[in-house]
Amino acid sequence: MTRFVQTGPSLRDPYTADPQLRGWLDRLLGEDGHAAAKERLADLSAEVMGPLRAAHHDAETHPPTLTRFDAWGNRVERVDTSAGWQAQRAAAARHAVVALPYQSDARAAWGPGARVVQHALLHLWGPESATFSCPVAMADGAAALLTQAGVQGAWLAKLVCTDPAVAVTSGQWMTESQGGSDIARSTTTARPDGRGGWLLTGDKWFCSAIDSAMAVALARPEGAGPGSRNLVPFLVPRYAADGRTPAPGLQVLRLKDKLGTRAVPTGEVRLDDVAAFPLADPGAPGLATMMTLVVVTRLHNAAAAAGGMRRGLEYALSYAAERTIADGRLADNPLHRATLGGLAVDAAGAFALAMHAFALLGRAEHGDAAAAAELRLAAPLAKLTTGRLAVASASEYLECFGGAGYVEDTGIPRLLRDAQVLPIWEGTTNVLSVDVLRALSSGLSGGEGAAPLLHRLIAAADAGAHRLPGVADALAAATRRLAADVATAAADPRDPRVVAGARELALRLGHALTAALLLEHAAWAAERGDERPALLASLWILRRLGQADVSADLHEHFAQLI
Ligand code: UCC
Repeated sequence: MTRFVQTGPSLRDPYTADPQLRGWLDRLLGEDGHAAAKERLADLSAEVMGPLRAAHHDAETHPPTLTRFDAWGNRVERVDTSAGWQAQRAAAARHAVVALPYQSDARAAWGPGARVVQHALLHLWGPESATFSCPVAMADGAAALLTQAGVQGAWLAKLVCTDPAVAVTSGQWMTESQGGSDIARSTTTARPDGRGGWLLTGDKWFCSAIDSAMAVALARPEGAGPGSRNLVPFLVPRYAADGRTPAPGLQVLRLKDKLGTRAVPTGEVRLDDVAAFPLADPGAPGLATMMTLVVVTRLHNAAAAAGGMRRGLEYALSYAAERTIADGRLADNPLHRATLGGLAVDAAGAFALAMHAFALLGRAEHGDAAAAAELRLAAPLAKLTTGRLAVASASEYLECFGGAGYVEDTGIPRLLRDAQVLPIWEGTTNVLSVDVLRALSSGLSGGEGAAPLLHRLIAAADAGAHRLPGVADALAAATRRLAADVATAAADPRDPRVVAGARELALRLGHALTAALLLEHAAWAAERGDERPALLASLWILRRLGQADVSADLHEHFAQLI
């Protein structure tokens, strides 16, 4: 008897096989700027295809462990991680996925565009990183915070180092069990040690990458008032001087048994007079300073969503090309093509949002006040919109594999488990939606938080009116409705009716921003004879803003969408 064995999915080179990534790099960096980044992108891509995929698999199949005591009862608090996790750590340093925007030669080569190149690196590497992208995100956030706070020195140098033997990552210790997202209820306190330093005491409930060498922890200095605004970020060295044993007073109580991101050691931490250094004036409200870090990690979250969606699509496409059904290849079946086409449009939308947010961050860090004002709203929109898209897409990717998508050792179920964290950590969709209300009503532009976004939507609809009239009309109509709803929300963001509608409004804003970004790119590409981005923009707008059934178009134009 001949036994049928299905060929599993394979991975094309993620850099060369991603026309959207390359097109956006050409536009945002200029062709010369993109050419200057090509070697590093190609190098990383080649590594992802080989050793990093193997390291990813190793880390996923050998989750971390915590040993609290040795055989004799000595407290050791040792977190062991796999060889794969260590390989990802080294690769992250070597490929400068944290360091790049802080390197003087990168800033000289690309200026604010160094953040664009960084996003391209994350897009290629993140999905096969065993979620080492998490400590990378927090290390980048910590580096941004230290840079902004003017805290130079050894810690910053190590966070942005490309030598794997020296580079470190950071944790982000905000969450406490009684408060969750509501960090105003934090009970961790900070008191002076009498020698110029500070001591932190309290329990932190969700501390990812607990093997990191440092963490940024929120604590309430003695005498500070209540509420979240009076919390202050502190740098906590995680280990004692030997670099191995926990810092005096620090205990890792247990590791979390999580639905996904299983390679990431996430712990509960107890601090009992642990030495720390303030990263903001301990005598003044410090939450706003902490948000520098949080904005960066939220952007990494969007990058993880977009990267994961593109990689899931790649695997589903590969499988459809191999799999035979009654009437031929799965990839030729009209209904499956429409399904994959819809996923391609969503992946393109998520990528556009994440890339836009990184581009704004780069400009804001280079002193561009208009970019900073736009980022205040774009950051939560990018995080919450891509998080929801990633979960919906991951569920479809599993379905594209039929029963094999539900079987652990295909590696496919992990896509859904790992996507589900994206709308949760760094703020849930609802928490981010309330942040959107805050940004609309008190943005950096003085109560005009939505102005930059609305201008962008109107300009994109106007510019598209000539080439894509029906599509541009749909965006213009959506913009008019949004402008009215935004004005209502900004007038009284605490009105229960406004709060109840915050999620719906935020998602509509996120979808409209994506539409504008895709249209802007389409106009640029059309001038160069590339109509593919216009097709993606049209289908996104008709589906997401016009609620149209575009299944037949998705099937017909399938080859141009992927
Ligand atoms: O989950 C975590 C670790 C996971 C691992 C990370 C991996 C990343 C991965 C990626 C790739 C794979 S860490 C914990 C996550 N937790 C959160 O993100 C917190 C969620 N909660 C929020 O975001 C809330 O919106 C709060 C806590 C930031 C604020 O809520 P409140 O307490 O209701 O805030 P208020 O009272 O409205 O604002 C308090 C102050 C105000 O300043 P003042 O009083 O001076 O006007 C606000 O203007 O905080 C200011 N503020 C902000 N400033 C509030 N939000 C912001 C903001 N977004 N930007 C600037």
